[in-house]
Amino acid sequence: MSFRSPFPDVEIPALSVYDFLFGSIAEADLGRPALIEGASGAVTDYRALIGQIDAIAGALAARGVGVGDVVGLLSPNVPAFASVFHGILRAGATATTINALYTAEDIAKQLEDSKATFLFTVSPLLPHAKEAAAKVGIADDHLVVLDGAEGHPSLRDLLAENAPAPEVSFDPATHLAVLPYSSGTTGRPKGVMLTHTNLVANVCQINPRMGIGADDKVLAVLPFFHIYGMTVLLNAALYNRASLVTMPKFDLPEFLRIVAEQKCTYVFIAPPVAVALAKHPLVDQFDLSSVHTVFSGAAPLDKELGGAVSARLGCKIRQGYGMSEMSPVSHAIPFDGDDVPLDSVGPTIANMECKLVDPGTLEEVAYPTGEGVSEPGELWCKGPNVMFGYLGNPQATAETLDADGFLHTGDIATVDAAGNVTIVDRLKELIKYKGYQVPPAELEALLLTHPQIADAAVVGVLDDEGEEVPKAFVVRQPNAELTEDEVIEFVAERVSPHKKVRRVQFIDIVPKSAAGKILRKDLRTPTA
Ligand code: 4UV
Repeated sequence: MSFRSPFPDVEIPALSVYDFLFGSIAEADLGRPALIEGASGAVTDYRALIGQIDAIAGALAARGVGVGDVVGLLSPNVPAFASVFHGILRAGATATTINALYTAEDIAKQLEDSKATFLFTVSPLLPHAKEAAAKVGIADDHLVVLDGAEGHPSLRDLLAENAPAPEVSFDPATHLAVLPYSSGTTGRPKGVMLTHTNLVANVCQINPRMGIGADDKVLAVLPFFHIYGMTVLLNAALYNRASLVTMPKFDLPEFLRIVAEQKCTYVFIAPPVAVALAKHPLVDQFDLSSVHTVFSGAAPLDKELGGAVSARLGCKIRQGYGMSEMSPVSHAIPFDGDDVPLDSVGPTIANMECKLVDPGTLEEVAYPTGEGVSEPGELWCKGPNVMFGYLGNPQATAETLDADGFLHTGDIATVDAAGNVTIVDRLKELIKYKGYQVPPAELEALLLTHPQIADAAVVGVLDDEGEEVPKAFVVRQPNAELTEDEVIEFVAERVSPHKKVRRVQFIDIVPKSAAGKILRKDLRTPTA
């Protein structure tokens, strides 16, 4: 048994991402604004965007970069991100998008693991990018600084070459378009192999229910480097010829100013932004009446909080669920789903099949028919958007993707008789801080390098606001006088800001199974 999407299957064309998005663009759409830089209001229309994509693909091809090569992209949301991202794919290369908050060491790890030979960045991130590039042997002429920097090619230089876009041929069903990094259900970040068809499929699957139209001005504050921003903004919004209004980072006054000034209509967020929208007094000082929908994903949205946002802004509020390994969306409350409970993540999207499996018995739970809600079980999903596997890691792939093609999400969910799925818990070790992934294994390894720490375990706990934060349980070496603040500082000095440990508790022993696996459930308590 399993349950399928309540929606009819949609056709998924066997096209590259570029051909799917721009191959048959109407002449009339070429002059529409594709990207609007929020801070300056500068507009890039579809004609200019496509021209830039082609020129970047041409410049890469002229440097011998194409099918089989991996190109790193380390940048916050600036309009040129779209040109570079799609330029890399257009050249036949694979883009590995890197979290702009990463330390030089994190960047180097991703470049090394993905075997990237070329890197794009922006000048504020150049010190980190340069250090990482040097570690993996990427030379200065292969490190493009979009806004320009002495000794590096700039975006302007590449565009000025006016090199024709190459003729590339590959099978979209097997050729890797992107390699985002995700820790999945366990361990350190791994390269998630997503094909062109995976990305095309996810846009086709969500499109009929998302309600993004050509007249929408979509606020693009969610990072393009994360799979949520990549698929929903860079791909789905551009597919619909909407305008993306870019913001490089979240800042409430600037966010409100841009939404009001640009008259944004569709705002994609992660739950922490909902807190600000529901509660901050500043919100009342701006005219946000242009917004018809706020859509939240990447972490659980509190039902009351979502309701408060909807009431305050006078707009629809929607929630979706996804995972990098599913390109990412598998569930979303549709634009016309006013009756779908907001604490659910909505029905399964088209072309997908799911199971809820009891993690103890590996038996599927019984699905309700007339009314009621199922027992909880681990959510397993299958569909054309599910990844090819983890790069160079067949063992992790086999642990996550089963022989029948179901991806084991590591999330615990229930389903109601109407097919709406509710995420109720997390089985996997992953922590989400403000929607960003924090892999505990990485923090535990770091903590163990401290001479006064004998053992450590890191889990997610809820703070007073109901937001998940990383908490370290630390076993001190005998006679060590280490304090909680010292532990917090030790980690903070070595990791990017979202991975900081924000709570510390000293314990005598880390609970472990006979096989030595940390028993995280025994450490999670209802409050921080
Ligand atoms: O791999 P990842 O960082 O991926 C994401 C993707 C989220 C998206 C993307 C597009 C959407 O339209 C959308 O609605 C959501 O976050 O992390 C995957 C894990 O994040 C948790 C869950 O544990 C996933 O396995 N997660 C994501 N969305 C939700 C969530 C949610 N709505 N409720 C609870 N947990």
